[in-house]
Formats: sequence, C-alpha cells, structure tokens
Amino acid sequence: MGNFRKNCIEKNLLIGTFAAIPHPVAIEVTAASGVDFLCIDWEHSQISRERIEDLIRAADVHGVPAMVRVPGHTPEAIASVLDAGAAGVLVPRVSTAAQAKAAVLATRYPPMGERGVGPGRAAAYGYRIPDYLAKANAELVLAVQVETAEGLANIADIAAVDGVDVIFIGPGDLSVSINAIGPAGTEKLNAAIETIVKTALATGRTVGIFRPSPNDIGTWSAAGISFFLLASDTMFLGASLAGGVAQARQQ
Ligand code: 3PY
Repeated sequence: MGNFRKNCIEKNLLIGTFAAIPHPVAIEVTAASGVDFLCIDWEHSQISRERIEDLIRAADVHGVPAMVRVPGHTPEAIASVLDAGAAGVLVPRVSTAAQAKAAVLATRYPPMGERGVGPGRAAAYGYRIPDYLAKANAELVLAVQVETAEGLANIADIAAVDGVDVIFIGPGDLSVSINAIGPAGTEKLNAAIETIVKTALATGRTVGIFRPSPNDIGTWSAAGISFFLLASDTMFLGASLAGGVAQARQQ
C-alpha cells in the first residue's frame, strides 16, 4: 500500500491544502511548504483537465501526493484524473450510500470496482499497465465529501460503504444546507460535525475536514479528525499579502 493511503487509513495526522491556482509554479511553492499532500480543486477553480496533469507532474517532482477534487460524480471525471496520476480523488456532495458506492466503483478496478483501463500517465502511457493495475486499488485514496443535510442524515450508511477511505466534511456547504450559517449557527454546525465524526470513526473510517485557518486544528484533531485540508493556495496568498500590505502601511 502506498504511504499516502496507509497514512490515511492509519489515521496519521495529514495536513494538506487545496490547489486552485492553475500553474505548476503554485504547486511547487505549495509543495515546498511542508504539506503532507495537496488537493487540486477541479470543482471550484478555473483549472482545466489538461492543466491538472501538469499540476500532478509538478507535485510528483517534489514527492507530494496530489489528489483531485472532481467536479461531480461521473465515473469519467474520476477515471480521467486517476489516469493523469492523481494519488486519489475527493468526490463532493456525497449524500447517500448509493452515491458513495458509485464513487467506489468509479475509483477501483475489478473485482472491487468498475474503473476502465486507460493508457494514461499513471500507467506510463500504456506500457506499464500491468504494474499500475497491480497497485492502484491498494494505493489510491477515495475521500467522499459529506456536506448536506441529507448526507448528515445518512452518515452511518455512507460510512459503512466498503472502499471509502475518508469521510471528508465540508463545513461551508453543510452550514448552508442545515441552516447553521455564521456565528449564530456555530453550535448547530459543530454538533453536526461531531455527529459525522463519531459515526464515521465508529465504523473505522478516517475523518477529514476543511478548515479555513489553522486556529482550531488541535481541537478537531483531539475529536478524532486526522485528515485536514487547510484553506487553499489562493486563500493563503490573499491573507498573507493583505497582512503584509497592512503592516507596510502602518510604518
Ligand atoms: C466546504 O467547506 O463546504 C467545502 O467544500 C470546502 O472546500
């Protein structure tokens, strides 16, 4: 099993960030920061499929596993980024066990799943297909994103689906979906997150979450979350630059 999936499954602390800037330079800067992994955000950025392959290539140069958040549930999108060499996929808006099962089928080769065999970058463009087939099911990470009221209600069934490695919580969408927005909704949102964490951990799953800042990683880590996506390259760039400009103006 590859180290990235092993670390996920063993619930070792993993700190990553979303990559939303469509250029390999941003990946190189991110990779040099000490992150354990990164997640190229195909769902919420202008990154194209062609560019994804270049971004994964840049992450590979630095030995940082690069997974991809796909824009939906289609097996074609999932297979496409895995063929490009992604270390795993994050599938958004998974709200039922059937959707989680479909994500497993799209991610894993038979007999675990139904992923089609393609001569992509992951398999040295075709001439290392047998090598890749031998290790892909064991090494690729499948994270499903639970971020709706329906997903919260179905969390026990979603977490019970074999082949899902990480239950990943999207607090932003979840807060909107359960009407727990802003400071007034914090208690309700945290209670929902705790329900997801406890239920997923009880079935042995690893739990992940998006956090916009590092301030409360310790709190959620103590609650059992081990897989963190901390903001994004664009968020870090904006916050750091805004802080620097503000500091410069004070002098
Ligand atoms: C959420 O918080 O809902 C997310 O999708 C984070 O990217």
